[in-house]
Amino acid sequence: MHDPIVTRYPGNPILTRQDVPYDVHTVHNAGVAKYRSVYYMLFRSHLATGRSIIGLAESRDGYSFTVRPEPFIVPASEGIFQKYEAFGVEDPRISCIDGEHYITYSAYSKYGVRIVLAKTSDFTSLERIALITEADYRNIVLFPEKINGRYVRLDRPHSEISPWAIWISYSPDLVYWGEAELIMLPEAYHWDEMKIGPGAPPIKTEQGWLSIYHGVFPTMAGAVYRLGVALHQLDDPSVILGVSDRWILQPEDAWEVTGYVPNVVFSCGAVAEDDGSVKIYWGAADSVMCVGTAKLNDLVDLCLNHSRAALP
Ligand code: BMA
Repeated sequence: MHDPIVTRYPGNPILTRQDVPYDVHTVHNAGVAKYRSVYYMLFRSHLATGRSIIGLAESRDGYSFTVRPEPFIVPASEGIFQKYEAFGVEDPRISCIDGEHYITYSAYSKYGVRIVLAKTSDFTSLERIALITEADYRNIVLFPEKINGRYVRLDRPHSEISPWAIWISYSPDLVYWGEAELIMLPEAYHWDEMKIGPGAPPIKTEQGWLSIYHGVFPTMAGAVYRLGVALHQLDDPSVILGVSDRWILQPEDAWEVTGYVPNVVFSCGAVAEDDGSVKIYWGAADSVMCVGTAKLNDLVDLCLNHSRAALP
């Protein structure tokens, strides 16, 4: 029996629908950023219609969050964003680049799923910038700094034709993206064999960019969502230095195993702390939010010394 790589916070779940001052049915898949000693959590909630909106919660310690009275992102009411957000906004990620907080989230409509790039400087107002993918894409995470003069992102096409794999692409301005390349595949008969997708925005370590991703395994009782880690080369993140052969987190607690969608742990955010630890946030069973801690060194070690091939 291995020691757990991720130590669950004993007070989990840290956020539930009961903590939200407006009517929602779930609280999950939150992006989290720490800015000037405050943790900002953008969390997804299902409405009674089954469509999703995004709320905002704040914390001083990363564990105890207070939800703002009003949602932070609801489907746009005008312009191009209204057309593509009509069925809801989902799974936000936050990347802080040059003092701005960039948010990428999934926009659903009858035309498919696309990704919106928005930004906020202070978590009070939101500026939508652009739709940065065609249909159908999900799970876009931005690297927190430019690399070789360009913005970089990981993404996952949402298609029945291409494998459900992780790609990388580049941009001069965050709006126009190109030079896409597939860099990581699911592995057959492995815990992530059905699909993989980037989770939290990559974290810079001395050995490389640490990426927390989700991997899905099909069972007779439905899909199981787990979390894994990969390490990308610092000056060329299209090069994967290693992918942990084992998962770092799987559904085990009662609220991870049972809920709106059973057997799901799904991360959109992690916060690296000054002491070498990282707080990993995950939605459990698409119902509640949880947090746990890991040592960045342990995660890097798993990638470098217990690796499977990135492109098996
Ligand atoms: C994925 C996404 C996530 C969700 C997960 C489990 O495809 O829709 O938002 O958490 O399924 O339902």
